[in-house]
Amino acid sequence: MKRRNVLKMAAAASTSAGAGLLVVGRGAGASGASGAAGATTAGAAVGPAAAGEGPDSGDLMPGMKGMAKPGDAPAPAQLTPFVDAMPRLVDAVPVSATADTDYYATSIKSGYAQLAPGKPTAVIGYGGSFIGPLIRAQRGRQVAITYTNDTTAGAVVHLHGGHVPSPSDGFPTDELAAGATRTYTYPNQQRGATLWYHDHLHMMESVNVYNGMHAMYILHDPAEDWLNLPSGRYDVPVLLRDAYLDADNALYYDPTLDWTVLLANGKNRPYFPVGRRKYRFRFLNASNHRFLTLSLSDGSSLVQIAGDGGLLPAPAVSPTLALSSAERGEVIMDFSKYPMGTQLYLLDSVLGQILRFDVTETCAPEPHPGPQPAALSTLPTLKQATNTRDITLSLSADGNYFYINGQTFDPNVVMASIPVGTTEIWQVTDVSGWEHNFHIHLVQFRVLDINGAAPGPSMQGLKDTVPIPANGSVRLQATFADYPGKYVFHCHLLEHASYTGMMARMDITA
Ligand SMILES: [Cu+2]
Repeated sequence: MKRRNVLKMAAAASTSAGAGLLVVGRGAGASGASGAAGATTAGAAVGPAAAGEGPDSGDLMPGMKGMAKPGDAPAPAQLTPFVDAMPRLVDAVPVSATADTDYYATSIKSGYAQLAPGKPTAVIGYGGSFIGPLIRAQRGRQVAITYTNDTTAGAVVHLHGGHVPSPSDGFPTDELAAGATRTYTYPNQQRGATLWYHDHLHMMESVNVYNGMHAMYILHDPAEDWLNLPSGRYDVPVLLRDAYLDADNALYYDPTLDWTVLLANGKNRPYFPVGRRKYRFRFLNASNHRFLTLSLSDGSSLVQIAGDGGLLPAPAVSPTLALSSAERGEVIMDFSKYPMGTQLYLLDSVLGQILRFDVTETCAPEPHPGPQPAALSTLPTLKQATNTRDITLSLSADGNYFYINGQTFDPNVVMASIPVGTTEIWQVTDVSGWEHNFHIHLVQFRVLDINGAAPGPSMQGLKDTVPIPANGSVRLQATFADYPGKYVFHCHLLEHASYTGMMARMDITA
């Protein structure tokens, strides 16, 4: 397979964007230039690596060779799995509330997190945490979050999957400058869903998310209540992501390396005690570019009830749950069939055992022992599309850029201008030969077909991110309602978005 050097421009990007953006903390090569905000030790940028050298991170990023000279990368941490319990995400507490709005405040700052036993890891995140506070929103009630940027670099906050006015959407150049304060307002006038928020700073989102600028956002919808789904402590959001930790547990950023540390809610391959009853797990793949294919070690099927944009029309029962970067999948797991003391593993097809469920907790008898209803929700009726748009994903001749319609991202160039309220069908076609995924801001769309075939049950709901097969094509339909202004659509493999220009601006016009 031909080696391409798609990431060579990573070095150029971080240099031209200014020192202090690709922040450097402790570790070899630390310059100290970025001050207190530093977390990541950056890989040295050098010329192309020789073909075949170093671990291959699979068919996903084969072009991304040559950031660190083989041998330059620090030795990885040697971590023992299943030492720590998986923590529950910490709920954000509103600072105030009015009749229609809950107000939150947090700061973006550096801190330390215990990702694994041993040394704490320097991170930069919301509230100084590796995973920011969990927002629990109610459909119909606004959330307003005021961020203070207490780092030395810029930031942008984006609510992924949110139907949000443009000024609060986090356009990549709509920067929250170092030291500045800004309020993002989320109307929450959309179906209940598991959303998340993360950094979206122009050309820097990959490093910033890697350092810890990610968190979950659950939009509760009373329309779900009749289903009697597991709730409270039996409704468990799980942020999954990979990382490369050095021997001192420092986060080391070099996407040409194979990131084999898998963190669940910020702990290396943890265990999670459960009782003999049903649980709802809301899995988010917050990895920069890793595709996850989840399954259970005893071969049981996963019962998926919801995807990116909320409940599916009907449960999708499958041995595997595939999540590309940024996708969410909610499953119901019934542990009542296992004897006390059972250990059950959540597996990834590449990383193996990533999370262990220990059936050790005593709990009240299962209140809803029956099967899930065969019908979970009714999707909004598809409107008549009045425009079709072709989106082509390609690789530049020099192998350094992934293009969208022949262009790299320019925040001043409008690729799509869409009158507000318009319904469009987009045909997204890869001709680069690499697998990507595709995310559109503002909307939840429907996947019409994948390589001409109807999507499977797990793709039947509303989506905001969809994998695009290598040399394949996906048709999707969206209605661009309510909010005029500037937005983006992009590949959500964050290195592709940040470094290879795989993003484009769309303007919704009044
Ligand atoms: Cu991509």
